[in-house]
Amino acid sequence: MSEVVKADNREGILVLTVDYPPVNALGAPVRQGLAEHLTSAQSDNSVKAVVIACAGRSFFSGADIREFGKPPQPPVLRDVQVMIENSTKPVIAAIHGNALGGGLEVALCCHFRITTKSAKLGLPEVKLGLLPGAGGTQRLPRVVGIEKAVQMIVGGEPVAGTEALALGLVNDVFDGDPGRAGEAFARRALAEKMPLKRVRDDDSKLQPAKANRQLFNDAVAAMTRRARGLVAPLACAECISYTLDYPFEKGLQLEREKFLELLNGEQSKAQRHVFFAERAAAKVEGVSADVKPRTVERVAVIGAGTMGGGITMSFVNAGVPVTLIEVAEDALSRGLGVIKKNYEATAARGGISAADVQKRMGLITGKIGLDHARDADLVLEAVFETMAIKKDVFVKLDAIAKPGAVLASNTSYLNIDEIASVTKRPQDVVGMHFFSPANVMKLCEIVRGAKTAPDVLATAVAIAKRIAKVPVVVGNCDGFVGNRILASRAKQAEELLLEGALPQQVDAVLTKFGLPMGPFAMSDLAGLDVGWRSRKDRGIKSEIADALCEAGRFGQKTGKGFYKYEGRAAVPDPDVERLIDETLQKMGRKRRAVSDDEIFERMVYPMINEGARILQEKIAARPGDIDIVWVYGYGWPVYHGGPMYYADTVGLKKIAERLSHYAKETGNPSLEPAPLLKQLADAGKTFASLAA
Ligand code: T1G
Repeated sequence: MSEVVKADNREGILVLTVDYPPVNALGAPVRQGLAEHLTSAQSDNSVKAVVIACAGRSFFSGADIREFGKPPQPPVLRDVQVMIENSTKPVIAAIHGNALGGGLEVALCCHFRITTKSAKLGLPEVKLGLLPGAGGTQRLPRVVGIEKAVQMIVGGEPVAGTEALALGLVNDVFDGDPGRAGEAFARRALAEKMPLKRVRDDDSKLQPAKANRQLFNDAVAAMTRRARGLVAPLACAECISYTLDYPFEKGLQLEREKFLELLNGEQSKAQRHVFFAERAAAKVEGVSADVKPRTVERVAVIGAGTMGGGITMSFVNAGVPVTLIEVAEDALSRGLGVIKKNYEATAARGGISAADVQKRMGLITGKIGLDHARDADLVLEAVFETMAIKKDVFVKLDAIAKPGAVLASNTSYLNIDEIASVTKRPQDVVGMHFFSPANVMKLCEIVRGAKTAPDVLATAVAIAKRIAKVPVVVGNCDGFVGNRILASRAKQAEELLLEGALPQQVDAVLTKFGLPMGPFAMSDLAGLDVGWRSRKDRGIKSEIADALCEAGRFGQKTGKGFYKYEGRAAVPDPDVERLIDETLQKMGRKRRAVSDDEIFERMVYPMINEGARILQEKIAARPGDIDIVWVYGYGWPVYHGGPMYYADTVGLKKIAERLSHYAKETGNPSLEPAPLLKQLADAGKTFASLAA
């Protein structure tokens, strides 16, 4: 009998406990074990009812994603589900931790479901570019109704046990051991002769939408508004519509077909890559799993500006109290005011309650003076981005902060070792680079200094996860991973304008690919004057951007930049085209027609090339780390997996050839393929082969 499924007949109640770490995914050994015990239970007269429960931290967390794309091993999940659904003896699912994807779909085949209040029940397949392919789109609407099912399946967010009870998704809630609770419920079901209902047989919850299809259409419209470029959300909605148009079995068959289509599709492959790359990125080279993070209970954030405010919100959103420190009252009250306004806006949209606003503001203590950082376990500096100011703050923090405190800088490109060098504790200094708006953006680039201690890195990764960020540990260089690659793209964007492309043409090529914004709209959002001032400091030129600034066009803040702005809408401006022509004339250059294909290749391939240099220099440990930085920090479309994953789908040989071509055409040697890219291309290899 199966090792991973333990069977315990407790006076007629057969409790099946699955133990398949780390998350009880429904892998082949689990399916085999369940099938064996369910089959024997049917003919075993001593068994009156069956309970399915899991050991460890969670009920089934879904199908085993690692098995996707491999030949299916029997029994397939559907076979196990049919055994459960057709059992003549009550089958009870006792849920704790998570019941996700195939895990909830198995539970929906049971006659009864009970759960802990804090458990998470959901169908998140859409986040993997998939849809619930084991009957979830046909059974869930029959239990919670069409609108809620659309919300849960197209959105992918789980519901908590308490809400599941209110929705009728479960029959009861319990505390304590799932096996025991399941056993108790089974005895009650037998004693009260509760009828064995199959979800598939009850269409009553579908009637309102069958009578008024607009209910379904409105729910879908609300949930697919932000699906930009993703195929899975619409496929999920289509499958749910089968419940309104077809009998159960037909709907199940159509769902299966649609599932296989997505499973073999490019988008889901890319999104599954991102799933595993995100988890791999949290594993730090040279820091073994037994290195314990330092305790972080009290956090001090230095600077209440845009970044300091957003970072503070991230901590208090996770229940971590923050001392927010400024140099002057007005700066502090301004910062606190912005935070409060943000929370009130979220509450007004129904995202949090008014009580939550109070509770979160209550976790923030505003103070004047660095002294107030003395008790903090973690001090996170988010002051103005110049080396002199950063050094001044760290010199003072070195004298104030308690021994063992982690000193982190939110710098977005300055040298972490140089900042650490002004302290007597460089081992405690690390970069924690958040992205604006910091309370929304998921990425946290953790910058490892030459002397940063392993447990400080482990602490930064752990705290980033605790505040729901995605940590990626990177090496120390100008711009780290994200901004360094961004700079290589910006260089080419500028070059393309000097050769004849227009800002709106370049931006359109990238937004068509799925990026939220092109480089020129992004510059207008950030403000062209910021780059202008720093170029002047460094004595370097960007002819067209400089000309725009000299004309007072700083971007959105002045209503004009590379575009003119009607409200928040960016509108191409003939004045910009005239200004570009004049600038090129002064430079003795002629505009030429530039194709969208060339723009795409010269925007994206240099990013990949810079990624190869970053891997060569070990600034990033894995190609997947670069992908996670760009997906969670710069809006690279998740269904293209990230720049390095995407490169493998195009083929490194082609990318290397195109880069060489453009290096010759433009006379720009930095476009030559990086040695690592060339080496892999010549060997017919992929970036993924580096991590294998
Ligand atoms: N399959 C295989 N491995 C999985 C897995 C899964 N479903 N879920 C997690 N892991 C691994 C993960 O890679 C990591 O491995 C370890 O478990 C811990 O994960 C037919 C088609 C459950 C909420 O989408 O959301 O069912 O890095 O670090 O933060 O309709 O994992 O240690 O080697 O994330 O505590 C649907 C996916 C599948 C849920 C736990 N299910 N998992 O979070 O730990 S598709 C999902 C999660 C499906 C059916 C369809 C989270 C978690 P390693 P972790 P965590």
